[in-house]
Order: sequence, then structure tokens, then C-alpha cells
Amino acid sequence: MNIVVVGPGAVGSLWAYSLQQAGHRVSLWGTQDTSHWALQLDESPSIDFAYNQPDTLRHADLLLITVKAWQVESALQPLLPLIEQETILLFMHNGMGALDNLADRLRTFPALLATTTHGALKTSAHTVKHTGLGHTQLGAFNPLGAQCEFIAEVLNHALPSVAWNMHIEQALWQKLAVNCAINPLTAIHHITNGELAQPQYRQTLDSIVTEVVSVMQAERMPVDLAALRATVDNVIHATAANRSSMHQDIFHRRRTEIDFITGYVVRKAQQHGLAVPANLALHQHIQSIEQSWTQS
Ligand code: KPL
Repeated sequence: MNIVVVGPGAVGSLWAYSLQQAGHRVSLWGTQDTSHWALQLDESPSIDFAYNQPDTLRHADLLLITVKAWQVESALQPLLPLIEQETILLFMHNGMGALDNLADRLRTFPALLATTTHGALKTSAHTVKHTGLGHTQLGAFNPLGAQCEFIAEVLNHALPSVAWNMHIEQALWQKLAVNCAINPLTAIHHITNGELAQPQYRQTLDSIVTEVVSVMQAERMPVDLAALRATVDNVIHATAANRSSMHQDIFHRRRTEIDFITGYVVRKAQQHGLAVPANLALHQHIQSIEQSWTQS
């Protein structure tokens, strides 16, 4: 397939490299002013990718959009007039709600949503490390996307394991709950994911997850509080040495995904008339850190 990876950060680069290795014609689209970009995955040889070449968009069968949630709209708007209506759009990012304002414009394209637990780290502009094996789930964002189940097999061949999920919203909510629990707390306290296992965080983690579950129930998402709480603990242990993406963003003074993680839960809670004080406090705390950078 002709594949363009839009936003080749850590996860995008991991997929770009793996898909190219699996025999696809992969190119990159990003913010650099260049026509080629070399990428190296772990100890494998470096591969040279076409970069920001409009022809690759015109011939794309698949756009894999791996920019951050808050960049999705601005990254995609200028590309839509340049691609064919048959081009499949696959979105992979943390958080929810990034496509809310785009749904109408995407109606004529097959659009898919994915969530992955693969760990990836950009160790330099041209090198990426695959820090943890994971699982990827994808499903339809719109009716045209529902006809693209075969993409799961394409991805599975390149970077297993991948499964099609008829209820991708449920998987996205589960991941959202994990991110609500881990990301803001690790960012605020400057700690690794594993340090959240310390007893002083137990009460806050319980409150965060309980609130997210109440919103999920209001959204009619099937959910089990004890199972979700156990999932959060499992991720804390499985990624114990990691610094969460929000922790890294705060450390590097980059805009975080808080508005699409905790902020999404807060907005949904307001719509349902539910109180989510623990999540609200974390949302405000991260926002105030971000605001302090523009003021200083
Ligand atoms: O998705 C993550 C992130 O850092 O954004 C977790 C699961 C918390 C792993 O670090």
C-alpha cells in the first residue's frame, strides 16, 4: 500500500519503519522543511523516507495520523483537499474528542480510530526505540470506515498484535481512564509511572477512576470499576520505569494532551450534570502549569 504517516513522532516513526519493512511504500508528512527524512529503529539500518512530497498524498491509500490530539485538526485540514476520497484515514493518539469538529468534513472519507499500547521513544530526530511490545486495536469512526476491517490485517503483518474492534469507543474509553489516572499525577509530581504504586497516591487514583467510571456509565459504556482499577494498576506496574507522555511534555514545557484526556472527562461530566472533583482539580492544575509558561 501507499502509506503516509502524518506526524512521525515516536509512535508514528515506529509504525512508518515497521510498515516499510513489511513491504509498503511509506512516506512521512510533518513540520520539517525537507524532502527526505532518515529513520533508524533500534539497531536496524537507517531507512530514507520521502518527506512532505505532495505526490505521496495524492497517491496515498492510507494516511496514518499520529500527531497529538490537539494537533489533529490543524494538521489534517490542509491535507484533505490534496487526497483522494478513497484514502483511508487512520487516527492514532491519546485522548478523545479530537475529531469532534472534523466529523462532518470526514464523512466522505473512510475514517478509523486506533489505540495502541506499544512503547516508543524518540532518542534523536532520526532514531526511535521500541521500548515495549504492545497491542493495537482499531475500529470504525464512520460508516465508510466500517468497511475497512482489512486494515487490521495489514497492520498486524507489520507490527503485531493488531485486532479489529467493533466497539472501538469502549477501548478508547478504557485507555482514556488509564491516561486520566497516570498522566496528570506523574506530570504534577515529576514521578515515573511506577512511583504511583506508592500508598500516598492510592486514594487519588481511586477517586479518579471512580469518577471516570461514573461518566462512562452515563455515556452507556459497559464498564466494571474493579476491573478498570486493576487495569490501571497493571499499566502502572508494566510501565513502571516509564515517564508518561504528559510528564515528558511538562518537563519539556510542551503543550500537553490534558484537554483531550482529563478535559474530555470533565466536559462529558458537565453534560451529564455529574461532579468529578478529582479530575477537575487535575485538569486545572495542568492548565495552570501550561499557562505559567506563557506568562513567564
Ligand atoms: O499512554 C501512556 C502515556 O504515557 O501517555 C501510558 C499508558 C500512561 C504509558 O506511559
